[in-house]
Amino acid sequence: MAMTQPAEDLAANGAAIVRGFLSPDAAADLRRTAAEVYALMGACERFPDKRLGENFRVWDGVWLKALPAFLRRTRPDLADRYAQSLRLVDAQLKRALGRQWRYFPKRSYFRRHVGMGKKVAWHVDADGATIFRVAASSVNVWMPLDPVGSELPSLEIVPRSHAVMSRVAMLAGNNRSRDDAFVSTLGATSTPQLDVGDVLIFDQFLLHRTQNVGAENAVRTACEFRFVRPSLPTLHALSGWSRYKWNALFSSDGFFAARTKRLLGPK
Ligand SMILES: O=C(O)CCC(=O)C(=O)O
Ligand SMILES: [Fe+2]
Repeated sequence: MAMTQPAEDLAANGAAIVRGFLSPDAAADLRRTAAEVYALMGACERFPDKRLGENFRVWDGVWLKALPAFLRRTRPDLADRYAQSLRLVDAQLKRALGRQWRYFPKRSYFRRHVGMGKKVAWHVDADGATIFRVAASSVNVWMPLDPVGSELPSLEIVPRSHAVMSRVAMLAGNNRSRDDAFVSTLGATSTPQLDVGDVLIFDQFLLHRTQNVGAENAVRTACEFRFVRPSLPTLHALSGWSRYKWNALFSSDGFFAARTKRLLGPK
């Protein structure tokens, strides 16, 4: 059974904080694993997967879709530990929001900020990561691997902005960020303080940016685990489609009935 509070917060505010989403031990394991992944990838000269290498070089991101295969080849022990952490995250997310949510590795990453050089401006993930094309409902299970909100940057969010933003036209150009003037029309912002093990789960239409704090040499690593939920219209369409096919084949005036009639009936 799902916990009701996170789902309610997510629907009402576009965001939910779940404290202790991972236990201190489990969170520490994931933190260590991520640190080893960064060390391994930092020392790697040629990546077998092009996109894994590109994301890493361009923005210090680790593309989680390609990570398991890369680890399997280079560090099977780390592959096992990463898989174990992921199983826990998946189980906890299903506990928090329900069993219909599916992990979506194609749009999931580790992200490491050094200083504020690569801080991310106001945006919704539906624009930046173009998730709206692949799923009607998508959330980011954002898990910092360092305590954030005072010395290290958390995310600054605009609670409830998801309602408006889901009806605003998406951005398609190179710049997918929104300016301060636009954001200020949508209400006050808030910045969750999170410990290691806590998560901020937020809707793909919620406005957010990197909190504007942090010393120049400060390092903050976070996980962006994205989960999607098959949309009701899609399931509905699918069931409509399968009923149509079923009828076309098996009903009394369908394909097989007509064939049987042809075979058995009078010439
Ligand atoms: O890590 C950050 O500061 C920004 C992350 C972000 O925009 C996201 O996870 O969707
Ligand atoms: Fe984002």
